[in-house]
Amino acid sequence: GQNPGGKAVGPGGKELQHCPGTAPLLVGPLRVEFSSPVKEELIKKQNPALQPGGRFRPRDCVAQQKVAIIIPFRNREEHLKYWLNYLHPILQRQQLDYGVYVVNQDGEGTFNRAKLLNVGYAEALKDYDYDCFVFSDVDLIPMDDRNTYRCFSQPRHLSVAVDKFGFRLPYTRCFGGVSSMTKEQFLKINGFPNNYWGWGGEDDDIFNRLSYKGMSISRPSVEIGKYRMIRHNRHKKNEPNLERFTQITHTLETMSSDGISSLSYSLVKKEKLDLYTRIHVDVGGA
Ligand code: UDH
Repeated sequence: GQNPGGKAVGPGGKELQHCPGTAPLLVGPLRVEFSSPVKEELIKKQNPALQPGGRFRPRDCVAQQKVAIIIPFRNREEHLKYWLNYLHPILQRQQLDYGVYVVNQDGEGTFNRAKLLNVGYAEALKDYDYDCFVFSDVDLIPMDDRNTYRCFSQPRHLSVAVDKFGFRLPYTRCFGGVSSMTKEQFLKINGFPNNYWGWGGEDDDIFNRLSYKGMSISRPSVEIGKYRMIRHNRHKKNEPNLERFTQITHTLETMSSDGISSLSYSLVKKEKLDLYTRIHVDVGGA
């Protein structure tokens, strides 16, 4: 808990120390498979330390970072259950002070991943003084808990070795899947573009933004950065964005006006569920 004087105190009133740089609870490589669906009740039972809204902070030490994990979402409940089942135990072993935000695009319009991530950033900051943001697709599960869901001195790409791509980086400038940025890094690039409707391109635009602002990408090793992707077909209303090839050639001109500074949306509902905070949003449509 936090006492009025500001110093964090643990059970018994002892002053808490910062958590160590490397969490002592990590186990390394993990078995990840998607053969049997998981029940939400069981996930709750297995994660009794979670607070409403899918929040957690270590009991015995003060976490080094306050991390909001943002998931763009529509109509993938089965994937989400696998994600929660695998990630909550990992994130707790990593001794993070974290909250999980699932940003649901309401309505039937074309999907807009990057705008949903902007919404998640803005809405998470209304809840807590997060200093780090992890952006994760719902279908990506890390295979090693040493791949810490935190921020680094440079923006980080975490999903470097996904099974679907033969456990290797598909291309050097790849920044899709799972990434992390401090609040400062995110604001430096004016957040993410709001006008990539449909599949693809937004991650390359984000990479462009980072490189135009002189940042580089940090990554875990291929060994630690292994992921499994839950198999699925392309969803309707997320067809490839045919304008993406043209759009990503204009990042330099568009990034200062299009981003977190120009974000507009209507919040439909924000629910603090047991395992995560669910944000329902109308992002408009192209
Ligand atoms: N997402 C949803 N619902 C959707 C579309 C996207 O939740 O209808 C989210 C979800 O977090 C997903 C992410 O946006 O992980 C990225 O979208 P995606 O999974 O469609 O993109 P990905 O590159 O797959 O993972 C593209 C389709 C692959 C078809 C392969 C057929 N063999």
